[in-house]
Amino acid sequence: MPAVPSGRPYPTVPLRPMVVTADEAVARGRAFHEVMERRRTVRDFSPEPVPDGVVEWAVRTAATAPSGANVQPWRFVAVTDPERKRRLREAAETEEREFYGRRASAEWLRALEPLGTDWHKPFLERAPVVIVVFEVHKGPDSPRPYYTKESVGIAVGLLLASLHQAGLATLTHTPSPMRFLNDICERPPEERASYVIPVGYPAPDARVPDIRRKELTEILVRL
Ligand code: IYR
Repeated sequence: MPAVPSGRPYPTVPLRPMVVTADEAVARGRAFHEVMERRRTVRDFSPEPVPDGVVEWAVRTAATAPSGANVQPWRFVAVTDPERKRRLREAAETEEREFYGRRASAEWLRALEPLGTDWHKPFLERAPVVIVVFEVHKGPDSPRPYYTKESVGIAVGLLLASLHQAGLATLTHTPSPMRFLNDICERPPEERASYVIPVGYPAPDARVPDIRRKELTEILVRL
C-alpha cells in the first residue's frame, strides 16, 4: 500500500475511468453545453409536484462533488410542507425587506435592477419543493471541514445541473442573514445555511430577465 507522511497505509481501489474517444469527447462537451445553456434562474413556478425520486437523485449527484479532505460538509433539507414553506417565506421576506429598504448599498441595488428582484418571495411558497443547503461545520457529530464554501458550492452546481436536466427549474436564492433557517429546518448550530433553492416546473407563462452570458473569449485565457 502507498505510504503517507504518517507512515499509515491507506486503502485504494481501481479507478473506473470514463472511456471516451477524442471525437466523442468534443461531441459530448457540446451536447452537455446545449443542455446546460438552457438553465435559467426561474422565479415563476407552477405548483405542480416534482416527480418522486428526482430530488433524491439530484442530492445523490450533488454528494459526488469533491470536498476538502473528503469531509462532505453538506446537508440538504427538502421542504415540501406548506406550513413550513409559509414560515420560511415569512422569515425570508422580513430579512429581504431590511435588505432592500436599508442594508443594500445604492450600488448593489443598481446591480440588481436588470434582474427585477425585490423583497417579495412568493416562490418560497409556490414552488413545490424548497431545498435548503447547509454547510456542516465542526460539531459533536461532525469533523472539522476544509474548503467548506468551495465544497458546498461545487455540490450545489451539480445539484442544479441534475435538476435542470430532469426538466425542473431552480432559483438560487440567498437570503441574508440566514440564521433563521436553522430554526425552520430544525438543524443544529454547527450547520449554517448557505443556499435556499426553490425547485419545481416553471409556470407556463414564466419569463426571465433578458440577460446574456459572457463570450468564451471574455472568460477563457489560454497561455
Ligand atoms: N438576496 C436578495 C438580493 C439579491 C442579491 C443578489 I447578488 C442577486 O443576484 C439577486 C438578489 C434577494 O434574493 O432578493
